[in-house]
Amino acid sequence: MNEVLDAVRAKNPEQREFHQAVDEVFHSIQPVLDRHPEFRRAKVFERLVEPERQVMFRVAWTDDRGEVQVNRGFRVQFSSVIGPYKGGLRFHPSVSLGVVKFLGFEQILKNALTGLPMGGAKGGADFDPKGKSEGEVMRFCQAFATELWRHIGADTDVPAGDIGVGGREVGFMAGQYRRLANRWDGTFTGKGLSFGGSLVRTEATGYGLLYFTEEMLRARNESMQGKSVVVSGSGNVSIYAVQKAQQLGAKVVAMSDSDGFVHDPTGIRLDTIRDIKEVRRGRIREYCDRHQEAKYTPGRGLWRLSCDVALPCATQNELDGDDALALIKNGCKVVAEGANMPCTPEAVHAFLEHRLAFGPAKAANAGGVATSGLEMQQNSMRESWSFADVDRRLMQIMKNVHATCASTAAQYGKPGNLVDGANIAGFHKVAQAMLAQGVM
Ligand code: NDP
Ligand code: 2IT
Repeated sequence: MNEVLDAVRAKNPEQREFHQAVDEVFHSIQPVLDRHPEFRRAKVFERLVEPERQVMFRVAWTDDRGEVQVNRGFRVQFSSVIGPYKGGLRFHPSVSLGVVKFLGFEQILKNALTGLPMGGAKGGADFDPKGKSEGEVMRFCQAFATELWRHIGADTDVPAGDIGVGGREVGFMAGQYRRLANRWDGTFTGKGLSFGGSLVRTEATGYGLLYFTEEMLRARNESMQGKSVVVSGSGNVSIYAVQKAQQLGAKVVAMSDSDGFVHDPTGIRLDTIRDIKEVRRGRIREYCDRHQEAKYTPGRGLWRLSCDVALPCATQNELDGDDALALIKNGCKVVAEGANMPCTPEAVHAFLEHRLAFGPAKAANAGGVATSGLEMQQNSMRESWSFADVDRRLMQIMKNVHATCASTAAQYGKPGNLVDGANIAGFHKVAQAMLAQGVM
């Protein structure tokens, strides 16, 4: 069956992140293929690694100096076998087809785990929002949506945010979609609260990550209370992961951005981080101007700090094998992925071998897309649910995702291995749907 992986590499050269995501899933699901020869006969995995549709397009726009800029846009519609395509958009200079495909592939299984009817997709552009004016961001988003709109729709494909795409960008794109489609139908999630957005969607990925982490700890008769925590990143996922960790009685001692990290042994003051990042869109080093007890260190090195719980919430492959060994040596017992694929295969291997509680992204960060699913439900029903109601549903979904992963892992003779549990449970559901719907 390694021929399958060879074929993926040969057909998709240089898509390193995509190969990495496919390899991991492929290795996890071998026992499923052994138990279900019908999946093998129907070439379910071979079909799943080939996106149903991929769109690449020019995004031309004019900057504040009147100069024309050209970016490349992507939407990879990977699988709609269990529901409309669903997944975020990422604006970052590192965005390439391989990155979008890794994210889209992961999204298929993640969305299956939520229990809601959503297929998998991802998109974005190699646009760098850093240092751009509000007007430039708006013109870029409108130009991007001017091509994207014809490929999406409430029952076709519902995009959302990811790195570099938050409420502001979703607002601009949803507005342009509405203008071009001449239709308000709830396409896009993560919308503003005044035009169909759901309460808790902003907080959902970070909160969901902590609800999942609490479940991992509960399985070990422990809780977040009193734990010391290191969180990478200082964006949407990180900020609300820190907020919930603090609400659960943990002490967060460090956060980062792509320049470096701050270590505050007295506990990170989240209001300062939010002011720097959400309000002024500044750099995390500014934290130390306001808190003398904190120390800023440029570059990597965050994972060399000691902590009980590590939450990588920035980007892919940000935590490597050496970082993992340093965390383990310093007493870390729990790692849960808020970002998509933040831990390298070597790091994941080290965590599992040393029997840490390890929560893989497609399960641990599923709360974001799950709450997007709840936003879609509210839009369809023309309803707005309360914060408490959405939060309760999110918590229940995260508990279910954890229970599904844990019980699937045990059923396949890998107790405690949530990586295999998540991959197998997600794949099994999608594979069954593919089998039922015939060859396509
Ligand atoms: P944001 O853009 O809000 O924040 C991203 C954070 O990660 C920033 O602190 C950023 O630093 C840092 N970062 C980004 N790229 C790099 C890089 N190449 N190296 C180092 N640091 C980097 O994004 P989100 O918080 O929304 O997303 C973070 C992660 O969570 C991503 O992996 C995303 O796919 C995943 N995710 C997001 C969900 C959501 O609902 N938003 C849902 C599920 C997963 P800087 O400001 O310096 O660029
Ligand atoms: O990676 C992810 O799950 C997201 N960026 C959220 C996708 C969504 O559709 O809410």
